[in-house]
Amino acid sequence: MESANFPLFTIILMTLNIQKIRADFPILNREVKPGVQLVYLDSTATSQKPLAVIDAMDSYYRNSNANIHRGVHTLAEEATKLYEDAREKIAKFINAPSARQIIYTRNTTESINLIAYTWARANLKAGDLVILTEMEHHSNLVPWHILQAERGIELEFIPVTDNGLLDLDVYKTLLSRSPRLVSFTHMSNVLGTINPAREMIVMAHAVGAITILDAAQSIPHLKVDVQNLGADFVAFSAHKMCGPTGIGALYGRLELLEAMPPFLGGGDMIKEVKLRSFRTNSLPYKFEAGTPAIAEAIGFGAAVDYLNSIGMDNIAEHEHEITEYALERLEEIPGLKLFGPSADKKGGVAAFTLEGIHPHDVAQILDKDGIAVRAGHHCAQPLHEKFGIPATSRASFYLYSTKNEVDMLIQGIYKVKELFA
Ligand code: 7TS
Repeated sequence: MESANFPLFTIILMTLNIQKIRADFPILNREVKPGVQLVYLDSTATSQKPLAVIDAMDSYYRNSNANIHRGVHTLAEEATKLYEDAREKIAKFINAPSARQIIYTRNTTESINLIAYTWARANLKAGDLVILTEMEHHSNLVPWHILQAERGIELEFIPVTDNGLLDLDVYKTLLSRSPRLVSFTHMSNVLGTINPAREMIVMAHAVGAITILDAAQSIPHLKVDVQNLGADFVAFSAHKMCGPTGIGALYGRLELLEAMPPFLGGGDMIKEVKLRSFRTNSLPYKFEAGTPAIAEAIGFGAAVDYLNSIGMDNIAEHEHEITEYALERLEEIPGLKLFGPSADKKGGVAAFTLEGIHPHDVAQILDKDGIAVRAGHHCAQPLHEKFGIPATSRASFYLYSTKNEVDMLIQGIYKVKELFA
């Protein structure tokens, strides 16, 4: 048994020192009100930030603040280097062939809109089919609604089954209608479902469609390799992966990015401007008009360093353990209905309803004990409609979440039930 020692070695590697990790996140120590410790279970909305990220941004403003790409003075050179080094780190993190293929945007929403306003408007015409899914976040629905109204493109949706998976048989049928674009989420922000992205992309490419992967929820939690997945475009946000708000990224295949018209016009995205014309800059600057979010890009790079220092496999393993435990405990609660597949098919998200109690009331009462969960449609209104409910309460987990926090959630839910009994 040559591999007999391997599992033990792996287990040792995978056991995260959670208390050490928690100490990296100052906010986790805070009391939400006197004597009430924060239990943060809303990382799907935005993650908390480690000191390494806060310090990197603080240090930039204290020591190196200057505009980038424009000056030859020391600070401008320092700022430019920090900004571009972060891009390199992000490219490596998702195994992009080159940092030129990483476009800084404000967030996942802007990344998807960038494709809709450039590639899609240059390539799609009336009658062209775009395939989406019923589990999309509004940011991967509304840009296509807008284009449908403007261009008359057609939209079709891969249905979600009762147990929260995509119906791939219907996907196959839809592919037979020669779509131009397939755009879908890697991981649902409500059901937690991890979709078989590689398989779905291979299937789309077989009929000549371009693919967009909304990786807002996957890149923070799993090892994502854009070359292995084969996606044409991948969109994600820094703030969900320990980085700051106000910055995200779009990865694109080089030939596509080269051929696409620019997005916003202005400084930095040009090579040359005349009174009546301009020439676009090379990649990635062609898509980065104006002074960008410099401190945030540096913070994004520091977040990638931080995640690498913990290890994405370790993070995924820890979250899986917490999610499995949470689902098990939640299922025991009478009148609680969980949405989404079993723990082996999903990330760290548990969306639920409690019979006879509005999800907002659940969240509000939990907040009295410092437990932060989100309630509402989580920007996935059509998905909630599909399940015949207006809203869910949602607890979500990240590398700093503990079983003790899950226990507090369970206790809190029993309290809610008692109050409404
Ligand atoms: N796609 C998915 C799958 C998401 O979960 C989100 C944000 C977005 C796109 C948009 O990201 P943004 O950074 O551009 O806002 N999801 C959530 C959520 O579940 N609760 O708050 C934001």
